[in-house]
Amino acid sequence: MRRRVTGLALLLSAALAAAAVPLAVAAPAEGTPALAPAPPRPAGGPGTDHATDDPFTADRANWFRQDRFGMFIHFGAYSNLEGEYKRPDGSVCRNAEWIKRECKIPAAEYEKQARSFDPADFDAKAVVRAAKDAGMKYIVITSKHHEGYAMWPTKVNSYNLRDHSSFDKNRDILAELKTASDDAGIKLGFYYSIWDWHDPDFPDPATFPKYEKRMYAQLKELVDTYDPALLWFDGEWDTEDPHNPWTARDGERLESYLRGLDPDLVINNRVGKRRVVDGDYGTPEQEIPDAPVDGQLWESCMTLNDHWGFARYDQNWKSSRTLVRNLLATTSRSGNYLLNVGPDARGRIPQPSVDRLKEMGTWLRTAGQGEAVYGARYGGLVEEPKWGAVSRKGNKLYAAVTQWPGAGRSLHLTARTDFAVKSARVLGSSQKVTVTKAGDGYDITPSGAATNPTATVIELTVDPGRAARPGTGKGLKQEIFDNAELSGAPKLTRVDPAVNHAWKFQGSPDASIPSDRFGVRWSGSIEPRHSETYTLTTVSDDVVRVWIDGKLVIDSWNPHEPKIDKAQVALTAGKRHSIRIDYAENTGEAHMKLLWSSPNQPQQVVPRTQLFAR
Ligand code: FHN
Repeated sequence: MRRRVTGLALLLSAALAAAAVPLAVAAPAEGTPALAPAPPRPAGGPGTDHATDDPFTADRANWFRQDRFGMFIHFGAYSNLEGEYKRPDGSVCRNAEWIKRECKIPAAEYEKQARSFDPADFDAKAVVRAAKDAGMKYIVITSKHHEGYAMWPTKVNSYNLRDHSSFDKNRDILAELKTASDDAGIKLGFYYSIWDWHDPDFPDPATFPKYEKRMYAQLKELVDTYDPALLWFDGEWDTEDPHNPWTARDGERLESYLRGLDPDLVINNRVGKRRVVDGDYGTPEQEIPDAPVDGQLWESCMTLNDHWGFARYDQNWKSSRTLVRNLLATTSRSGNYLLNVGPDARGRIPQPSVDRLKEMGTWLRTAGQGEAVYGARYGGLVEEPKWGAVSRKGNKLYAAVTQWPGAGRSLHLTARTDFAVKSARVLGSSQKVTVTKAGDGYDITPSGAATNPTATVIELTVDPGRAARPGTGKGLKQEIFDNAELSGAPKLTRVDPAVNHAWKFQGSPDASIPSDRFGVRWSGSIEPRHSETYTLTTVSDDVVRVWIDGKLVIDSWNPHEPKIDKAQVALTAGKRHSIRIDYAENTGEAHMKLLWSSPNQPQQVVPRTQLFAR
């Protein structure tokens, strides 16, 4: 949603947009307005940098990082067929949201069936209630799936729920959902498929720009009319039937356009080509990564049965036990869980879905067990155990135990750094829990039974030891070369507040530097707040090398597409470790980010306060 850009935000965005400040940060000259107006958004070209903040710490994405659990809704003209298409020869073809394509339904016939679509029983309040009952904090609904049918009264074409259906022409289900979501304090996002099976201009690269123009217009309608918190793109991959010409460069343009419409939008990585440099977060589907994802926030989307869209024959529902454990697993790896419902032809969420969602909410609301999810993240201090999942929130570790130990037996946690356990309790039980240092970590011995078969949460109050005070850094020295060999004298030398740059195809570190064949050297020192092993992560395109205390720790000098490289380095709290980063862009896209994480440090772009030019 649009934020009123305050004076401070203007100043910050100006600083970020400028990407760097002169070496000696000059105080504003006498008479300079205290808050310089934000620079105009670069239209592209040398000097453009699309990285305006860090999704790991940006206010605009805070809700996404805290909420952890959302409802996905697949609802479109395909829902009207409820998963089955009877062919003229009497045979039945089954699919859900892909039914038109997979069952080879002729366009005219599919459009004809869409005209009978009448989700009269769609009840936005009931949908939001189901989400709230589940403990979900945000909703993402398909506004337009691959079929090209818009679920709102778009002015761009007549292939939509208002103009091409039997639905009440005075209703707008996205508006109804927006009102119900706002009233319930739930964020609303829209799924939008780039791949469009219906638009006649889509398949041919020569006419694709006409489709693209209509797509931009529809997206502007969605943002202007419903003020979504999030856009969930899909259909970005290389495919045929129809041919999908979408490129990373198309994604760069679209993402930049959307950020201009609403800088607070949270956007997934399928706006581009589903890479670490696209959008704000990664989108693993029907799977849960086995560890925190490097370089990006992430959200796993999953079906409740085996279909996204409604399929009347699909009764293969996951148990609420599986669903809760999936949610605990995603949270414990700093991810979100987007769980799907598929309303039927009348717009009703299937009862088996509603039942499971309610059971999930009951678990979350029991004995404060939701504390292990909302606002929680990767455990960090300990290795993930086999007997459950461990998440962290402040000085609490939440061990969600799915394999309760036999009487008198213990659960072992392997420590990743030094920390103390001050106390332990089982949520929902008064049983005594003993914690003893053991080998490479701690043994936790409950004295009673599990509280429930889904997961029993043991809350540990921990003391991770003192962190060094926040640094006073202003950023690293940045030397910019107009060649990829970093040879000769740098064209520009200044202080860079953060190594957080998405120059992409057209951009570069400064208007005076061409968008290809340039190099950057950052140098100075990096000051951690914890004494432990840090993971330094670079996101780079084309090449990068990193030295810490004079030792080469990342050597990724073979030109590559956007790529993650990592190094483990032992750092000392409050100590300034020397750092040097050499980076070069040859041709094509240009990206360079430096992130860090440690047992006590959640993943983030290394902040300005911890970076020093010397
Ligand atoms: O093809 C779609 C599919 O129908 C569904 O929408 C999923 C959900 O993320 N996305 C695509 C498959 O990756």
